[in-house]
Amino acid sequence: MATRRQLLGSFLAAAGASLGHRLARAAEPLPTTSTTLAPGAAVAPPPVVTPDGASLPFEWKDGVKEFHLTAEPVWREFAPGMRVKCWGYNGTTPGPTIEAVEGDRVRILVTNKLPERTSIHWHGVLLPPGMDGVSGLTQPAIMPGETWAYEFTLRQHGTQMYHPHADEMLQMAVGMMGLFVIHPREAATPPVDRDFAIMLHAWAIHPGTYRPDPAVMLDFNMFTFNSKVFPATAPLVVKTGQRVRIRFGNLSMDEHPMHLHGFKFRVTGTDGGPVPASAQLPETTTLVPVGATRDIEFVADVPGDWVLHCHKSHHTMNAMAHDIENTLGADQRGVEERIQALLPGYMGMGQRGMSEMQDMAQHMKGPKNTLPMMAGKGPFGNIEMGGMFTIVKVRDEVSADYADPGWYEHPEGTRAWKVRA
Ligand SMILES: [Cu+2]
Repeated sequence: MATRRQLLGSFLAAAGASLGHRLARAAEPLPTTSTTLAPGAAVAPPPVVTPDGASLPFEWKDGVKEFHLTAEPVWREFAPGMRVKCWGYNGTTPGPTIEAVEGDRVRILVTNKLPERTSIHWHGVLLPPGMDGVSGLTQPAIMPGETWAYEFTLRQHGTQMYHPHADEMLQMAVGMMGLFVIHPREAATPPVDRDFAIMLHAWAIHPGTYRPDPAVMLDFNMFTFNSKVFPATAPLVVKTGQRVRIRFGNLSMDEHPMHLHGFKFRVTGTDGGPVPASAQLPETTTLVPVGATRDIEFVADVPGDWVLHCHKSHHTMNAMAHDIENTLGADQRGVEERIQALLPGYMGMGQRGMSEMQDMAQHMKGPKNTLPMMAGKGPFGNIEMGGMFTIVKVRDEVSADYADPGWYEHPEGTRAWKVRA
């Protein structure tokens, strides 16, 4: 005789099957592990590219997309010369991007390999309250060694996020976060050709140390795209004429005005979903608030190397001392050398630009595991940038794997020129 549990189970399975049938007629399970989204989507969207990261693989199990996240300590190289002891998921911070399709039923298994409790909250995802992942409120915390399952049907599309809701001040400060992209069931109009996902973050990693300081509230010194700083941030490679989407997520404690050179874009989505066409302002900078996502779209119709960066200038610098005297405007002739006798490496500001510091850093011994403020080399010299900075490389010809094409070669007569020395 069937037990009550078995009956309930088969009732739920039947209910799930009919619901699934209505929502996802095309959603036939795939036989093998795959990240292919096509079975759930009317038209396969281009896969999301997480620069310096990856999407989370899943397995079809009885019509459910099953994912597995492991919360654990991870090492992350922010840029050569600086490795950081973070916490993240599946060996990386941010955690892998979860990709699914509106109407999918997803099951996400979460294993805790941290030394303390955690939980996972699906930020912006519409779901039953018992799946919301707020420890103490909707579930007990996930204790070290435990695995918990979250299962729900996706009834929206857009760019969402995931992060702990347990000891969250600490756990987010050390890198526990990721993006959760839900593709629309019907193809977006117009469809995009390239779809990038970037998690923004701010860290306090004191010079000479390896661990982010979770006690810092305001004075952060490292600012990252997917936990990388320029010049180690991957370029976004695009073919001329392609329609490009860039999804930004922000779980740091500061807002970030993201600015793109060379194009005007429209904000086409937020964590609340698609923005109606009538409300999409043309912009070149959009603020990504704390705890929010923004999708921007543009047509990359002009080849070149185009900068994408946070417009808070301290956010495009790497580790720096903030408690320095302001000598701007003072005549520092003869003074610098005398201060250097006391403070090796001291440089006056506003006299020679700061890229000299970049050159100096190459032969100056700074604190261990600490990057110079800016370190990027371009085809014409130092780029004087770090932090939240990367380059959108638009080319008429790109390789099949969108490999970095190198620096843009400007056609004759299209580049600024020196009039007199
Ligand atoms: Cu910023």
